[in-house]
Amino acid sequence: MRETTARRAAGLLWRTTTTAAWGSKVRGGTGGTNRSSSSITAPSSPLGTTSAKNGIIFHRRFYYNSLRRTTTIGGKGGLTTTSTTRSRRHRFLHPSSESSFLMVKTLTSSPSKPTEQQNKPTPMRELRDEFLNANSVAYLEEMEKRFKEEGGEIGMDKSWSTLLKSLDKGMTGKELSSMWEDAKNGNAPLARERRATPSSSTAPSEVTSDLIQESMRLLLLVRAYQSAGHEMATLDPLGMEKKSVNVSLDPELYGFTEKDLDREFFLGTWRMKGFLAEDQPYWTLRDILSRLRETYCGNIGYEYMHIMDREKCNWLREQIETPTQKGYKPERKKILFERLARAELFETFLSNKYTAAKRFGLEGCETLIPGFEEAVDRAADLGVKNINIGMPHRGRLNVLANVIRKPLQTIFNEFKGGPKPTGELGLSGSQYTGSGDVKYHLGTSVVTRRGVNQDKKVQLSLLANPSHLEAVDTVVIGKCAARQFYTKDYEKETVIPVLLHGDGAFSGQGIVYETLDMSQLPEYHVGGTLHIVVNNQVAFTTDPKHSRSSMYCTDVAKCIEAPVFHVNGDDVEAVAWVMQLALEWRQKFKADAVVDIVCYRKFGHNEIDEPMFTQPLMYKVIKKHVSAHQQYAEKLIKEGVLTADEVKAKHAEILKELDTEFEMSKNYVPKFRDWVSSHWQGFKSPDQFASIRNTGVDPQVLREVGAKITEIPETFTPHKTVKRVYDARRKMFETGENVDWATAEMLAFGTLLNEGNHVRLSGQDVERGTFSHRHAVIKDQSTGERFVPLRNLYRDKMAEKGLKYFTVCNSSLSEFGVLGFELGYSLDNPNSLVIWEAQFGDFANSAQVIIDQFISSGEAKWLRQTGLTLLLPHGYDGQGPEHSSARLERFLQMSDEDPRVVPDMSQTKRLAIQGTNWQICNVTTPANYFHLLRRQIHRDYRKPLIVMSPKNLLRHPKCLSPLSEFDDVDSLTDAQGTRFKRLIMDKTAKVRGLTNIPVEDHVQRLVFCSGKVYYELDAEREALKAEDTIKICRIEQLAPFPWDLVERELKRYPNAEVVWCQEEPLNMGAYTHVDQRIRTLFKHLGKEGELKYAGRNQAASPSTGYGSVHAEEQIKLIKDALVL
Ligand SMILES: Cc1ncc(C[n+]2csc(CCOP(=O)(O)OP(=O)(O)O)c2C)c(N)n1
Ligand SMILES: [Mg+2]
Repeated sequence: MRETTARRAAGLLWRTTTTAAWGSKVRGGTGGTNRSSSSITAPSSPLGTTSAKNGIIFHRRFYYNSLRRTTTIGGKGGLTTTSTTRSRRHRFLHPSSESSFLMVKTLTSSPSKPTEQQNKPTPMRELRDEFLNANSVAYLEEMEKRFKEEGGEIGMDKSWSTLLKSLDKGMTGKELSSMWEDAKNGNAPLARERRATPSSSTAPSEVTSDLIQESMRLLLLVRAYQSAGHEMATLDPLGMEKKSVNVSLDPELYGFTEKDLDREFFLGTWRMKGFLAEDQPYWTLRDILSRLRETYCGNIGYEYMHIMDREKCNWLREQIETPTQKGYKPERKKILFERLARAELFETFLSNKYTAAKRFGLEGCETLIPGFEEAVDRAADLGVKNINIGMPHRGRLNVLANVIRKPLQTIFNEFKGGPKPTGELGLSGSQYTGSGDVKYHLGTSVVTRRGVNQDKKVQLSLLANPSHLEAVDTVVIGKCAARQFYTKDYEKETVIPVLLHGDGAFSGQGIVYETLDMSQLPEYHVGGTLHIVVNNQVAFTTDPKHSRSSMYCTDVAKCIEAPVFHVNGDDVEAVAWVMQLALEWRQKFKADAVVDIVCYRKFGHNEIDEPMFTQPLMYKVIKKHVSAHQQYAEKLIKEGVLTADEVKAKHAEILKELDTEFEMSKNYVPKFRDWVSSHWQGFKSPDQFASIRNTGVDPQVLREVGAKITEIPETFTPHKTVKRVYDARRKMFETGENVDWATAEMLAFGTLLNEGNHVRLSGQDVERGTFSHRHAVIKDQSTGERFVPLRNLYRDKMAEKGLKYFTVCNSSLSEFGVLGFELGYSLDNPNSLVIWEAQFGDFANSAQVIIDQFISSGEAKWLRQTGLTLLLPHGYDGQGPEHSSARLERFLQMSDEDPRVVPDMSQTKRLAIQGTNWQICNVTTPANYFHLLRRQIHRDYRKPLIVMSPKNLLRHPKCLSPLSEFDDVDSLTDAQGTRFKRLIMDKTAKVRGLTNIPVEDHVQRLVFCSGKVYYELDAEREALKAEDTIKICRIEQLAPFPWDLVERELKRYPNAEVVWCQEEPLNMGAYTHVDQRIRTLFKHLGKEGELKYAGRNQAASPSTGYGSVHAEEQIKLIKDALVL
């Protein structure tokens, strides 16, 4: 790097001043990092050898340190320093670097006690800026720039130009040292120049250390407002907030008194943004204070100083420290007014029509509507085409009506809560209506024209959600991510998420943090979310002081450096302004932003609740409070924007519209067409018969795909074990034998990708696989580079940035958040196989809300299908209570299949699978796993799939399948491939037809089981040489129950005692589920007896923590199952 003159001067000066101030006291190690200490101990080392960036950082820090040393040694400075502050400054140059490096040399007096003389007004313009006072490399560089760019001496103290000219001519360090000493002692050349050529016509005052300190203190005051001004902002519309004055905002803290108000101070213009960048280096204290208060302590409280990025802070300062931008033109004000009026009148209309109904009204925060609309308009103007919204109960109907613009007659119709809809529903005339949900949980999707000129098409979708606050957050984000993928919005510009929150929920629910935490992760990043908090300062009956420990309900968002804009909910223009600002932030930085609308709740938690029981004082104030709409009407009338008659006319127009829609709603017949987007056209409802398709793949294609996905470039150096794994996989495809679990999974993914589908696998450590079996991503051992062999299938197309047909990604350590995300992802487009894998199965219970409220019941409540697949490692290996069970019983219990009736399973009537809420499987062969995964895509409906996935079967010598079981070559035996087997017959059974079953009446025991216990049972039976008399059938799909196949096996072995064997305790596992159904089948077949149980005894904990006890229990249950 070429050394700049200034930097050279800095180095030279450093040596000079250090020697002068410290002499032999300069020691290594005081400068913080090694780099700086070595430079300090070797002052004669050549300058300019570090990189440009590091060089500047180093010099800046050095100057800062030398400044501090000087101060401390002088014994007069008010600043103290520690190595900690130095290293923090080094790490976070922003924001404090700005102020410190504007300073000039030698601090000598205490900032806290200004003297009489210091208060004497001295116009700053008359002060001199000369070389002797310089103490910052940045400043030196600035001077050098000016010297070069502006022709040298213009507006510059002569001492500077003399110095810079000399340096340009190659002045040595020694010469500079002596020049410095001379100048300090009042000798030539710099001091002489200075005496001879004053820079102003009047006799200049000296730049005294007091004046320097004043500038510095003033900058600290400015910083204090930027950091804490929001604490004094007028946010509470009720004016009840008791806040103490933040001392850092008190000018007295910085030594200023009222006498200083009209004095001018030098703030400079150096690399500052916002009002400090206005071309005005001199300010009176009064002007500064009024500008600071106006900007930071009005109806908006800006919190952004926790953001480390200087560019982002400066961008914000440019937006917010310029008050003129906030003004709305009369035409826009009229629009804001109309939107506000619509918000209020909608609620009053509903309350008049449905007096006793719960609607969780928005009253008290009606400005949300014009604010939200402003963000939507801005989004449309910035190119957004699709907005995905998640929100809680509060104001949901209002948002649906006035932001999303769902037809009012539909809303009114739903409000009636009338009979179940009839007529044309779903697609292809399906009558499926599900179980429904309350009106304030329903979602919708509407395309309308938006933008300031209402001329740009935007789709707004509100996701249906359960009552569980915030649970929908990552579902929205996931859906957005999928939409971005499918619309090729790789830059995340046109599809955006908006999440609304309540104050109590935002600070209280952990999922909020999980959502924020995912926001910048590579495969979960959607380019930022706009968060809007309806902060009515109460949660049900609970006051904020009992519901959070933080100052603001939004404080959690600071962990991802999101800016937070608190705004007084009564000021509609301020709300609209910050919403637009937040949206612009999101679009510019592709990061989250938060708007906290501080408002109130006009009624109780819902309209039937009495709020005076719990918040009597607040509600006394609320009762007298004039609504934001009324306030705004009065304001606009006063401003002359509207007349009183115009206001009345607008009200009448809105009410008429509401009335008309209300009348129309009486005859409205709901249609559910909008529950399926165009990608879902042709998919069947639960009551529409879908044919069964084969999932086997042409043998030639299998081999080709197999070869491709096991190819690793020669230039890539995998770990030797990984290489062995891939060599073994390649061999499996070559020989067609012994395909193991992980390879079967790869082949399922590979064949689906090959057919043009998208596969996404996410969860903790899924890339390698918790059990080190998958290796879907491999790392070069010398470069650390990633390689994803499955992408070999479309590597030629990967030039398209962001195109990932196959996504596999390690997730954050969150189950709730990540599972929600994947669910959302799966909702958007049916042609994705979306899989979430739990580290161990029981960790899924951290995501229970997603499982209970969305996956198991989502289709019934909201008519939304999903093919989301959950892999939950399950199985008793003696690893203790928490790593054995994925809590199979919970999933089975939530299956909505009727255990009391044998369903009609004939080919033309079999709706059993489509009719149930989900599928729960515990498969035992790699080939069956392959077909199970492929089946998720190869059918014309979607169902969630819960897989109890194996651990020890991943490497079990018997758990291997021949490639022939993956192919599409049919045969009459059960050994064929072609499709998923819901039940695997005993290994000796040959005939799989449901009629003409060959009866084996000599068989004495028929053991049904599921999962890996099969291999132990089989081994023990082999040891007993009892294959002829004991038969073992594996139920691979527990729900929906394979009624027809179990019936076939019962018929095949009519004299056998029937046993259910499981590893789980009696009160867990599949026992209850299977027992209920086998009883029904016994009754159906007129069979005597009952299902015997072989398994662990009932228990509180899923398993023992003692390995030896586990082994004993395991031996016993296997014996119980087999021994007669
Ligand atoms: C996870 C969850 N816990 C509890 C509830 C019950 N509940 C419904 S609304 C509410 C208060 C929410 O307060 P806040 O987030 O401030 O929203 P507001 O109702 O004030 O708009 C509670 C506790 C819920 N819906 N979800
Ligand atoms: Mg609240």
